[in-house]
Amino acid sequence: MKRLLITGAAGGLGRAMRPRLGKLAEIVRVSDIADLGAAAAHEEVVQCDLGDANAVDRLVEGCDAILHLGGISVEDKFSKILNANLLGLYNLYEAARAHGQPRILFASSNHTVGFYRQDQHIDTTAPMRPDGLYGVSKCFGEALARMYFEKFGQETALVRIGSCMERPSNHRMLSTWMSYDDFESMIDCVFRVPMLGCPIIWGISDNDSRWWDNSAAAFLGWRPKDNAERFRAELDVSLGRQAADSPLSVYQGGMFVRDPIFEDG
Ligand code: NAI
Ligand code: 15L
Repeated sequence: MKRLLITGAAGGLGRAMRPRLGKLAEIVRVSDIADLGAAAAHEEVVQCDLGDANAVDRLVEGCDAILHLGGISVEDKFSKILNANLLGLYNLYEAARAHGQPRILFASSNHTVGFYRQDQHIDTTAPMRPDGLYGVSKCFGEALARMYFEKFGQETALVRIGSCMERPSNHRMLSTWMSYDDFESMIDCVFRVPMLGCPIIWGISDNDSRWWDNSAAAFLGWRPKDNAERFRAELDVSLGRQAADSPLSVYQGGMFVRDPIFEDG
């Protein structure tokens, strides 16, 4: 493709994916509200607030695909979630509608279903059970994307990412972890598959102790290669046994189920 946009490029996942995207597109437009550093030879750097409709319209113009990682990524005050994750997503989809409907990979989250217990194994048809306002904002994002698909044919991969980081940092993440390599190969499949539609995809590696059934996404041809199990022994040593009644042991969303509603002001 000619031009791929990545939002949230200054964040944890954005920094991990940015150097891996050059092979997907001639030009990678990297964006964030935060500082992005210097542009590489194949990059365009655009600093922009997702809550600013005009700026987002200019950001999306000329792009053939969008890796949407930008936004508030944990529980926070509603005003911040509202701007980045609700208004920001609406701005992104309206800009996409105005500029040829580039395919979108939306970084949704396991916190759309965080109140399921870990002994419940679910697929993508399970009703949402968000564990906070952040999770609710991802439910909104999935619903918004679905509406733009039904009404206008806008294609989006709704990727419910588990825990995408260098390595799992607790025993819960032995189930939720996705390696950077597996995310990179998923991005590749999402932007190459001839017909995408608007599927929900669980963003996890091939973990032995997974709770989520990804069979509905088999058509993508994505085959995650990593398995968090290889970290179990060192987590046992570094953290000891995880208390059986901790939210980390009970709920799919882990500690997020305990977050309060953070007050504005
Ligand atoms: P992060 O918080 O490190 O990065 C998010 C980026 O979005 C930041 O660089 C931030 O400056 C930017 N941002 C925030 N508000 C903005 C605004 N109004 N306008 C423009 N940019 C704004 O989060 P991370 O870990 O990199 O996650 C990326 C995406 O993946 C997020 O949408 C997150 O919800 C989602 N996700 C990540 C998971 C993970 O394990 N890393 C798990 C599940 C979902
Ligand atoms: C998320 O949605 C967060 O963005 C990330 O920071 C992790 O905490 C992850 O979920 C998780 O559940 O481990």
